[in-house]
Amino acid sequence: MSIQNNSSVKVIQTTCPYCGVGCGIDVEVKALSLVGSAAHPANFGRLCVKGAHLLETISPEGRLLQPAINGQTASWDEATTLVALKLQQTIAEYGPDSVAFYVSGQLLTEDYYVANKLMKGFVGSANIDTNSRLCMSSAVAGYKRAFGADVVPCSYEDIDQTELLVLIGSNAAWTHPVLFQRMEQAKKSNPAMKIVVVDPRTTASTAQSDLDLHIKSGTDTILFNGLLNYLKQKEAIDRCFVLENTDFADAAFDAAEPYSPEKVSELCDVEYAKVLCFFEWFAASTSAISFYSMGINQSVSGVDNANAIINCHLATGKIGKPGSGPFSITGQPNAMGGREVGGLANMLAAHMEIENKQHNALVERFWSAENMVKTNGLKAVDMFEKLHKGDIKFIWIMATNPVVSMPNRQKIEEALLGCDTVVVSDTVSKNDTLKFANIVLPATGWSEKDGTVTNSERRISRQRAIFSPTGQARHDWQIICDVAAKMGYQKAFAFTHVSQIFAEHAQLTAFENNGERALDLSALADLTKQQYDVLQPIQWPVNKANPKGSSRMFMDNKFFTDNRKAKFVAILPKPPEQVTCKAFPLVLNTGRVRDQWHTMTRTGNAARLHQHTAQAQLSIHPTDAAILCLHEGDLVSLRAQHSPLPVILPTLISKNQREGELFAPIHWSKTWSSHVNITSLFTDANDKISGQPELKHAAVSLKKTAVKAQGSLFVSHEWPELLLNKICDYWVKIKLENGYHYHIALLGAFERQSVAEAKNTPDTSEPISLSNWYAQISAHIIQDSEIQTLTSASQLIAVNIDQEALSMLVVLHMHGKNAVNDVLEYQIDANWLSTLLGKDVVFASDIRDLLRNCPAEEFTQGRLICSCFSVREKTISDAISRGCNTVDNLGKQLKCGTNCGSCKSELSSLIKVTQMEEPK
Ligand SMILES: Nc1nc2c(c(=O)[nH]1)N[C@H]1C(S)=C(S)[C@@H](COP(=O)(O)OP(=O)(O)OC[C@H]3O[C@@H](n4cnc5c(=O)[nH]c(N)nc54)[C@H](O)[C@@H]3O)O[C@H]1N2
Ligand SMILES: Nc1nc2c(c(=O)[nH]1)N[C@H]1C(S)=C(S)[C@@H](COP(=O)(O)OP(=O)(O)OC[C@H]3O[C@@H](n4cnc5c(=O)[nH]c(N)nc54)[C@H](O)[C@@H]3O)O[C@H]1N2
Ligand code: SF4
Ligand SMILES: [Mo]
Repeated sequence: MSIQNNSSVKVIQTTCPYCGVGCGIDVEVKALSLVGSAAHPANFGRLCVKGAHLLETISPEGRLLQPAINGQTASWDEATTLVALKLQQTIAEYGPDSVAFYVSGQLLTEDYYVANKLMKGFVGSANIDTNSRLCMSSAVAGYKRAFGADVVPCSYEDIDQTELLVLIGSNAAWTHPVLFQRMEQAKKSNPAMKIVVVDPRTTASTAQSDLDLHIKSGTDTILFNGLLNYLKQKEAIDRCFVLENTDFADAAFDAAEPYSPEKVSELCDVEYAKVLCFFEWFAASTSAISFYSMGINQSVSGVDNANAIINCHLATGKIGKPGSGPFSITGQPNAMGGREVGGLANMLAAHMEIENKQHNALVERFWSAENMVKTNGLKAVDMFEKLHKGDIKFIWIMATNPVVSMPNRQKIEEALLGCDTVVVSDTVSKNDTLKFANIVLPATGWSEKDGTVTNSERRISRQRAIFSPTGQARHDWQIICDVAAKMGYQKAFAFTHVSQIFAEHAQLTAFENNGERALDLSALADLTKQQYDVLQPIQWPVNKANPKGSSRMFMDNKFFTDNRKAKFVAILPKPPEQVTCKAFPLVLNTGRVRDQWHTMTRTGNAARLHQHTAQAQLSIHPTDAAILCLHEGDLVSLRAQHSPLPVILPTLISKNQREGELFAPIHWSKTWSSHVNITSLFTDANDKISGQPELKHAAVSLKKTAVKAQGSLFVSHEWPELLLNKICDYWVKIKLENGYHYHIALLGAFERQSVAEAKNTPDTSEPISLSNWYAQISAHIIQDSEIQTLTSASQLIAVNIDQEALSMLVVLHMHGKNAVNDVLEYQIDANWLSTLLGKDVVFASDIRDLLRNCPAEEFTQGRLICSCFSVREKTISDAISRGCNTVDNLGKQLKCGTNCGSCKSELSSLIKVTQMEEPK
């Protein structure tokens, strides 16, 4: 890792590569430390725990360093020549629609721009789609139906000014933490402000709320039709606004009419009084923001969900005014930039339409396109369907890990296995998708890349390089331009600096625009390299009328439709597609945890980010757990009708769930565990308009997993998956400061059978003994010195102390009828012992000393809540019991929550819970 050659610069201002809040970051180059940029309008100096620990995720370890062809390292010239050749051959033989790009909202705008230009202008196909299809496509389609363009009306500053903030299907406390803190601050400044949360679960985001609507999963259209109907009945409509600035209001009111508050209460399964309260608040407020995310978008009704919400804003004129508007919050750092350059299969560049003749001709001229595409391409699910059928014979995957994140994993795997050419550009050497690649291309990652991203409020910010590229990694835009040049398109891809790409993109947004297209960067179209380098965060449109950018849209009540009026959409609620039945009776909901990002290729590198949630757990309501005779921590197997392989993970019994609904995090993959790729349980079901998959509502069965023996393996080096699969049926990996912790298990016959099918090895189902199992494991342990073991019939402990440092620890337990209650006398706190890995344990001349030695005080204090200052749950609840009962006071006393603030919502929850539990 070497510092970029501009090391005379002391502080490099860049942007966080995680969520769509788009926080500015100042990196102090010499000290190699970072802080939030005080001047950045997205965060004003704040960072959440992921942003604050970014530098810990940067390491040459695990990076992809060189191109490779069929597993053999290759030069860049060989690799890009082969990619170009394969593209040309496939197009020549089967036509342009036989090739596809599957890209990502984590690419920078400039990377995205050239990928899209190559596909749509030169390959002549629109088969370029992106993981934003899984993320924002319903929100995009909702805006387009209502406003005629993909325009987010609001700014973050509207949050400071609103009277009513409705969070719908968003767990912003964990997923957009800096913005959530801004919401908390807004409420503090204006205690009259109300926060309503609409989510089937109780989440960290409900900590500050005034009202929680734990609706039945998939019933949002009913709730918002009910609100629209209520507004009409109570004459809370802004008649002037509706009459002058909108169309089709009556059709929407008619469709909403059946949804009385009583009906909503019944169908959404929420108390009548709560429904009424929400409706009254919305009707009475003069401003309101509906802040929505994946609970709304990832549904077969995703677009209808969005329009049901937008209808209520149009009906009350709560749009284009301070503190008002429908505000879809983007997930990825550059989902917006991708939308701007047209990185989806049904969009052209600069917010134009492929199948609009005028737009198409305009872009064709601007690009001097040699093979301009004329029709829309395949959306992600359909793209992989065609790949599966063999109609697509070449795919180039960039900056996304679809084997883990797309629904229906088995089909995605089969599709990639059967595809002639799979090219993968990634930053890491190992993820579940790379296993299927014929050609692997190493890309530069955050801290090496240079370019722009656009955040949720249309604000363009620069990402700047801090380090030189690792190994031979190259920028994504360079790789794409090289391939384009080798296909014969040198002229159109002759970019030598990223600023030239940005300028071309900006010029296209301005080209023959005449105020008809919202996305207009004309004031940035002539940026020089120097100006680009010092570009400050700015919100589009940036044009003659708004040279300093635009914070709020639609202030003139003019929209981007034919007659400049916004459109109501009549909503007819429909149920989810993955419906439960007798065999698959439970609803599975999925989402994020606080400290992990997606498939963990980056956050997984920081041991500290494993402490809040060390492994995936399945949340289940206590009533369901009781019916199924489950205890906390029991391993359970989840199955779906289409998916023969079980997902296996431990339970977390919690009243935060509705009965009949389960929740599991999305982050773990086959790189991190043997059985925890949750998205494999979802089918291809997707929204008919947006194509966004239904990723919040699968139908599953649940069974307690028969476990013969279970244990923990603490080792200083990572063990290859092949080896782990040899020594156990089930494993999960957790990164520690000085090594790895593996939870391992041997499963009962039924599970083993399905595992064996997958592994193609026979299930011997022999009764096991711990010493046999240990013998198998220890055969793979490098014996630095003598290993000491303690055994009983039901427990085995083995420790290796090498040169006074703990280098290995194995703890195995017997389960089931073979187990006897003869657990060794030691109270083993495996989490504490794991922190000793690689450390001096001179006090322990023998294994007994080590086990007898008490865990450090902190480990008796429960779950880690504040990652920045390592403050644990019990310490906090003790302080609350002693009267320290505000988040601010906890911060003063224990420091928790005073750095990044990501844990503040959990502190509020702990205050609520501890006070409830205390005798009055
Ligand atoms: N820590 C962290 N932060 C992230 C990410 C990450 O991986 N980790 N990823 C980023 C990305 S790309 C994205 S897209 C965002 C996602 O941000 P969010 O959308 O906030 O996150 P999720 O946890 O996916 O889902 C939000 C909520 O939707 C609820 N939900 C499920 N079904 C329904 C329903 O039918 N109706 C309603 N109203 N709610 C429902 C879930 O219970 C869940 O609490 O997060 C971004 N930020
Ligand atoms: N069940 C279920 N499934 C879901 C979701 C859900 O809520 N539930 N959420 C969906 C959503 S909203 C999203 S956004 C997706 C996310 O899913 P993915 O996009 O598949 O997840 P990531 O782990 O972010 O994958 C990014 C990959 O790009 C690599 N990478 C990082 N930076 C760069 C770069 O600059 N260049 C290149 N070439 N590679 C890079 C990383 O190493 C990683 O392998 O998951 C979706 N899947
Ligand atoms: S809220 Fe956190 S993850 Fe999102 S951009 Fe800011 S620092 Fe990064
Ligand atoms: Mo996302």
